[in-house]
Amino acid sequence: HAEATTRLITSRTISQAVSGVRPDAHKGTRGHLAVVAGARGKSGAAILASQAAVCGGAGLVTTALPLCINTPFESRCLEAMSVPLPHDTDGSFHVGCGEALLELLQGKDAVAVGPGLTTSKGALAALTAIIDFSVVPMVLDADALNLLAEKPELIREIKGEAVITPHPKEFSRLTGLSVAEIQADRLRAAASFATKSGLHVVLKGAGTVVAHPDGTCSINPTGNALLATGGTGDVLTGLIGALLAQGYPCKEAAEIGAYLHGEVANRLTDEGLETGMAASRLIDLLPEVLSDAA
Ligand code: B4P
Ligand code: MG
Repeated sequence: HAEATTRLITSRTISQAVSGVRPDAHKGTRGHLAVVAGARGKSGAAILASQAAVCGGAGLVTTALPLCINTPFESRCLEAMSVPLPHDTDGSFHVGCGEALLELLQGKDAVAVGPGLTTSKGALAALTAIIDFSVVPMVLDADALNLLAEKPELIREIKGEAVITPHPKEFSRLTGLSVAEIQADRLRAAASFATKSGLHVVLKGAGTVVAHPDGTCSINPTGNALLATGGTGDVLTGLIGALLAQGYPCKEAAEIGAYLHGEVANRLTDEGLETGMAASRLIDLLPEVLSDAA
């Protein structure tokens, strides 16, 4: 049954889906993404996701993060704005950040949440506030997914469309299946969760599966083991967030994001790179692959 509604993502479907930038565009029409990410020791996750959103074509990016990582963030993300919020002794969001996050969401076109968030009480409070207040499309990744695995009732509270980007271990926590069970039938696992939860699922790893609530699925052919290194997932989250902010529906943003993220890795391999790729290198190439697709 699943096979009938499964297709391969191709460069053709991607170039049909990606639209060029209007000549009269300004930053206010290119989408404003809110990123909620990071904790002490994981500032890089917030930096990578935010910078990927900038290079993924978002008009504006504003990142809420715990105050203790604001300095590295601001020194590495020149084009993103930051909203430093109170943190707990563990360096993650303080439980009282909800109201400030409500303010952050004003005027935003999409939200990306999760990279480097931790699963502390404060991180849960932050995620709960975002789910309670946000009506715009969201991409949820990493610790946002680990928190949803602990509080699955929150999934029903999500108001707009949303994309989740689990790797097999995060998906195992969400579904209760073992990693081996998921990997044995990735399509079925992703499709079944997407239809049940109403979320667009990007199940990562070699042959990323993108499954939608309507029961359709696609398989992403791009990407390679260069991506098997810390931080590459955070780049994908920022890219999908940027696409959502620009107005792509979740279904397209998930597929375009997965395809172009892998395409960047393929280009690096074509140039002879075999190992040791820092995730930030992907970001530098995003504008190129996006422009070529348009
Ligand atoms: P975390 O500590 O949660 O890692 P992370 O911060 O999420 O890393 P990051 O965000 O950079 O990478 P992500 O995987 O999100 O835990 C990682 C742990 O989870 C591992 O130690 C492992 O135990 C488990 N795990 C992760 N992936 C697994 C898998 N495939 N099978 C079994 N266990 C797994 O994002 C990585 C990105 O790179 C994705 O876009 C992915 O599609 C891509 N990618 C990675 N390897 C690829 C490959 N061989 N081919 C094509 N694409 C690949
Ligand atoms: Mg990850």
